[in-house]
Amino acid sequence: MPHIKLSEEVAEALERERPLVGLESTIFSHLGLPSPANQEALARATAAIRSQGAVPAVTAIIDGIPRVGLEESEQESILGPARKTAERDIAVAVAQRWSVGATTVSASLALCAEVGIPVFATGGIGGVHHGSETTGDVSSDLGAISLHSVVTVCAGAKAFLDIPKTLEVLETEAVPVLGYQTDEFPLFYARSAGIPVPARVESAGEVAAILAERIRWDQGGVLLAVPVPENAAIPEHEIRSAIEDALERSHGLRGAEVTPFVLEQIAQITGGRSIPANLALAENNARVAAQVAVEFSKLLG
Ligand code: PSU
Ligand code: MN
Repeated sequence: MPHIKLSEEVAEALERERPLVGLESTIFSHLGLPSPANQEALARATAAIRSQGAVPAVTAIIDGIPRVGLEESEQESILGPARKTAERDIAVAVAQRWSVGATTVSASLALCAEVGIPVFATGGIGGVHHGSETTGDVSSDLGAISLHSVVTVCAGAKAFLDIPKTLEVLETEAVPVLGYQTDEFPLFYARSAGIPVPARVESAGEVAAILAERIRWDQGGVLLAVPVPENAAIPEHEIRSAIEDALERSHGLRGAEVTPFVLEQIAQITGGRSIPANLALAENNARVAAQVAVEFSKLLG
């Protein structure tokens, strides 16, 4: 794979067919979480993956080179300022030699699929924004989840999106959406939002079997939604009103400015509780993803 640089550990794990879990880098950069929470999130997510016997593979673009797996000494480079890199940006980032491109879900899935990593963990996926009828703002994450044969483990979509519309687009894109031990699609910071999930699964083994079936049919990816752990969750009514207020304050902002601003406002309104919730769910998703990767490698073995 000459166009992608693998870390030593990831190269060896791929060679030996050990379970691997991909991670994006946008959430760990200043675009996703404030410092030092971003560093803690990365440390906890990678430790959770290792605790299940799997190998973490952080994706990024560094000095114009697509990377899957970063050496310990390189991890710091994604924690600072970075350019947001979606799937369509990979080619631009390489040709223009961007110094640090922080991969979003879509770019990360493209890299995982290219090297053969079947499971990927994130916090929340991108989706359909409120007002998309006029702005057309629908994340390329949805198309990437549909296209690449990888399981994406998330705690829902970015909290301030139009969740019912996001689920409609996933249906249109023929993506199986699975609730992990839940009947509802979780609301990122809250465990439920009263929106039924199309299918419920109870175990990592079931998810692995569904991925195997998708691959057999050459049908692309799977979305697994895992509710935020109970002890870090924010009650639904509270987070809904925080999101409403934050969106109100963001009027006039467009495009890339919106997410960091709204997340910062949500943190303020919740008295900082949205940050530990975000860390807990990222860690939990990484752990469940690793369990799926372990089960999937048993199916292959
Ligand atoms: N969810 C969050 N914060 C984020 C993201 C998701 O709570 O920063 C990032 C992820 O990397 C996701 C990306 O893939 O935002 C989607 O961006 P867009 O909506 O511009 O496609
Ligand atoms: Mn967008």
